[in-house]
Amino acid sequence: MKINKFLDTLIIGAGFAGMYCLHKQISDGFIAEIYEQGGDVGGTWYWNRYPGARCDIESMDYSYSFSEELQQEWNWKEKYGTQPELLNYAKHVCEKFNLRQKINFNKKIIKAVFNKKTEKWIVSSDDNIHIECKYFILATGNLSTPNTPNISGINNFEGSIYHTGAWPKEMPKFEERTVGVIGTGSSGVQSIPIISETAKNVLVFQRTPNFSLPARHTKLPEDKRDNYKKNYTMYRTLAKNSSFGIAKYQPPTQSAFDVNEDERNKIYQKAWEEGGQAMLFSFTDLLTDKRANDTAAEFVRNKIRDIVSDKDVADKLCPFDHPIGTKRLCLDSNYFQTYNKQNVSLIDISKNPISEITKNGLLTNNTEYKFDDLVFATGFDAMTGAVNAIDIINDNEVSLKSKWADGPKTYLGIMVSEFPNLFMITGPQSPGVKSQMILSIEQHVDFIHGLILHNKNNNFRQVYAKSKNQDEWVNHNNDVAHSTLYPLAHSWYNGDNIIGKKRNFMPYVGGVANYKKLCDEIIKNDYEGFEFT
Ligand code: N01
Repeated sequence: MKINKFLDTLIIGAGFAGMYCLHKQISDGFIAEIYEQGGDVGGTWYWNRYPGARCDIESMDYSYSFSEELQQEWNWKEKYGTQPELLNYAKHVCEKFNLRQKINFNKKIIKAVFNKKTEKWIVSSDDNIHIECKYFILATGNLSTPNTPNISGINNFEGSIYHTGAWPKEMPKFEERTVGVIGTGSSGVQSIPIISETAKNVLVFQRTPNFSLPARHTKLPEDKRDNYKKNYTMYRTLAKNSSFGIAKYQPPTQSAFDVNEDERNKIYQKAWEEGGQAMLFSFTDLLTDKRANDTAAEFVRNKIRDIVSDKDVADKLCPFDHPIGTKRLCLDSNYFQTYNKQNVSLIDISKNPISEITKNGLLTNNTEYKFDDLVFATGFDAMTGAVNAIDIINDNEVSLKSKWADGPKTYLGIMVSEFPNLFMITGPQSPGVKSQMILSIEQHVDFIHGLILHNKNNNFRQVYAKSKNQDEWVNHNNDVAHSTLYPLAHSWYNGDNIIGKKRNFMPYVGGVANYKKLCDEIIKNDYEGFEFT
């Protein structure tokens, strides 16, 4: 095989993880490059261009902290960053740190094999470029492999089909058109109100209702932004010491039953008015005690009943199948209000699932629905999808995919035993998706970079996770998850949304502060659990 390029480090993905990782690597003199299947930087924010796409974490938090100059010079305009604003931010970072010339765009990596003799990875793209590298880093994202359900007849549909997670660059026009939307997770909840502003009619096909809280989105007032900037050190420190990685969400101190019902509802009401995820941080036991959780869930269901004028529709929109917060909470701008509009219909497909897509719409068990365009807001093969899409083979000719057949197993969500010099940024069993992502990304990249420097400075050739420590970490991850209500939900956290995927609770829910403390201890103990050869 002809090798086209020799690198110290190959990183897949030019989202926030890949870019920061590349910056660290080249700053320390490594010959490093990114391979990215998209046409520009941005990752999630490159692909998710659907109407209404914006972050569910406030911009002043959801941003890099590694460069004081960057965090002072960038002026967020909105409380929650819109997709275009986040994409511009990613491009700004790319230019500021001179990353672009080290990024290979429109390149899809499909295979990586560890060569026993050279102790290097040979990484191959779908257009037959082969790159040899010592360190191979997956910055492939957790929600980057769109899931389009395999419904028969899909090719017969005569209108346009869109997926929220792979939205076209040019915004489709829905004027005078009836649009069918399948899916009511975060992507559906954000896009349905905006699509309904221009479409003639919107038919929403809902299999399971979701909890959604008001985002209370606004323009970001300049004085608030300036105050945050002045005190960034304090806010970033508070964030690092919290469970979710957001300064204002500090651990609650009282149980839902330490107060009476009136008081409890006042606290929920305050959080509802504040917007965002505040409600989940009201009491210590909302995610561990079903009775406590029920009090918050019922509060939100009552809000839905108040907002939606048609009682039948309101009932269909009220979730009962999972404790609130055990699926990623949606944040919305007028989602439930949208069902009061004449041009929006909710179709409950929980009992009559979609049986076929036809040329003019779709069929459920008992009815035909007609529409001009179809939007899949059906989510992602989360956390493992993008990793398993690459055929990664170790020196014993074992594939990572086969190792993960019963679910992912990692040490800290960073390395997999028997796969030397292969790293994941915010991989399964890390707090990544259960935190402010960029904070976790920075912490992971710093940790991985430390491992690589340790390997290099000591003239080691390989670093890998020890199986014993990996097993212990996987068990710990499960123990923590099962001490909460999370496993009760049918969710992408558990892999439930992908047919045939083995059920495993994948994120680490012990909190970012605890996780970082653990990682720091591991470093202090000479990278305990890692083997260097
Ligand atoms: O995907 P989802 P998403 N027939 O998996 C339905 C992040 N995100 O793209 O619940 C009918 O949550 C499915 O129904 P059910 C965020 O972390 C963040 O919305 O399986 N319906 C569900 O309603 C989020 O959690 C932001 O019964 C089918 C929906 O499709 C994650 O991405 C914005 C179906 C999928 O919901 C994923 O969100 C957007 C079928 N065959 C996303 N298959 C922000 O930052 C699936 N569904 C704000």
